Amino acid sequence: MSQSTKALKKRLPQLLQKNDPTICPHCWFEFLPEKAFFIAGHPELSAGGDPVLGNFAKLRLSPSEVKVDSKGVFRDSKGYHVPDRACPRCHLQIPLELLEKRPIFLSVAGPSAGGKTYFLTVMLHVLRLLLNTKFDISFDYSDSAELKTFTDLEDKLFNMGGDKWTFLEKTFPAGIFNVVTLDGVKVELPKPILFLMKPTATFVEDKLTKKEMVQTFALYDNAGELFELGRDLDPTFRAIEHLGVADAIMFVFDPLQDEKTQSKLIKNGNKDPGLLELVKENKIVPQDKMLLSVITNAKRLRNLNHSEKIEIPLLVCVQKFDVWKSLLPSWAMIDDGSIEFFQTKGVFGLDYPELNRNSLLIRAFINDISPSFVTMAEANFTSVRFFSVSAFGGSPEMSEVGGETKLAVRSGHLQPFRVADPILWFMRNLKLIRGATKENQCSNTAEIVASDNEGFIVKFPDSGKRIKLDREYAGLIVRDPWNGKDVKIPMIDKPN
Ligand SMILES: Nc1nc2c(ncn2[C@@H]2O[C@H](COP(=O)(O)OP(=O)(O)OP(=O)(O)O)[C@@H](O)[C@H]2O)c(=O)[nH]1
Ligand SMILES: [Mg+2]
Ligand SMILES: [Zn+2]
Repeated sequence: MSQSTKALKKRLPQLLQKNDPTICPHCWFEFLPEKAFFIAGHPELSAGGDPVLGNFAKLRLSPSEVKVDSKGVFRDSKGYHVPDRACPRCHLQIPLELLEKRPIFLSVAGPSAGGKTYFLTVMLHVLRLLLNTKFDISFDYSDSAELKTFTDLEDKLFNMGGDKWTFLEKTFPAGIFNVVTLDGVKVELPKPILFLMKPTATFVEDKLTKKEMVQTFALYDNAGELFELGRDLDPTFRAIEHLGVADAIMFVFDPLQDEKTQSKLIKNGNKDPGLLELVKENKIVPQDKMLLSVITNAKRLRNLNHSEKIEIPLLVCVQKFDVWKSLLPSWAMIDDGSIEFFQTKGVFGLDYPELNRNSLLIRAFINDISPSFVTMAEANFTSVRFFSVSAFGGSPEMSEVGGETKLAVRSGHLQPFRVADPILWFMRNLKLIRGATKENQCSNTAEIVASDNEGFIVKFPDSGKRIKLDREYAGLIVRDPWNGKDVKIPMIDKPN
């Protein structure tokens, strides 16, 4: 194994190299890239459709049915070029780059009307811009059959022109799925959003080569109803089975669906029309129960027992910050970004220690709403981070769109707040983007009460409160979430 391959294996432990199996983003079947099927080129071959995809689909061909010509081009039995590939199990098309390396999977969960679809659409839009301008990385939609479904959402929010009022539809539980026949049974599979990340021409990084930086991502957005606890698990409806392969789960938490928070905001005179709608509909969702459903499904799909942790990060994205920010204590206010320019090196980096610090403040806010949500999150995932995000940066308005009165925003006028933080934190965690830390001084030090392989329990000096932190917090200066005082977390070496 070469030095650089070794380095990559160490730096990206969950990612696989070429010739290692890849995973289908549609049905999560694991297979060797050479086993990928081809999509027939000559129309006559597809006259009878495809046995898995139905009568109107192009026939899929196994590798043994395809020949390579003298120029190395794959051809079907009628001599037509067959450049497109498909999964050997579900026969759905797979972009070529997914055959190079297993994608990184991201699941998005949370209550209906919690802001998942808006968050995801705006996050991806902002992320692409930030990676391009600050990290010299391009992050583009992969060429797939599902592409248009998602670019349409982005266009509505950002490219309608003329300051038009616009809105995104609710995601329906029985929404748009791919239907395929597996083992003689019709099965519904969710449509992934596929992205290809690769360095641009100006990318400079000493540790990783450009090739190693090429990576695909598969993300899934479902209707909130599918995460309700106790839903019937129909084995032919595989809408949320991505939870079984997810490399991180984003839980979009909506504080506006908590009864106490609703009353506090109304008492403070908050007039967000979305909040008023939720109050009018009496929409209150215990989000700890929803998290329990996510955990139960993720463990079931991974064959984990109830006491084992899911070894991925849980990214709790607390949405609609524009509405609930007034409930944070004044010392807990959060500025608008964590990407810093480092003059000495002349590069941008993600100030992930700042995200870790902010996470503790947002954790305290969620802990007030639902202590059981926090306990459950920390008991079931190896790392948990809390992020304050807002897709809009301000309230939507009730407006006339296409003859209907809808909660709407003006296309191109959104002012997103920290929407990309969760995925940037995750990318830094995988060493896909540069991290950076600022020098800080603090004389107030927390006491380490206990430690284990995962992390340590610290006691804050003034408030006397205890908290369990993972090892990324060692040596950081954080703010005691109970009183706002700066406190240094000691360095820690081995578990005792
Ligand atoms: N104030 C505010 N409202 C938001 C924000 N993002 C979304 N909303 C509102 O939240 C509501 C629900 O947003 P969606 O993104 O459709 O919610 P969802 O979680 O995808 O819901 P389902 O598709 O039903 O699961 C919409 O009416 C939006 O107007 C935000 O950043 N701030
Ligand atoms: Mg939705
Ligand atoms: Zn498949």
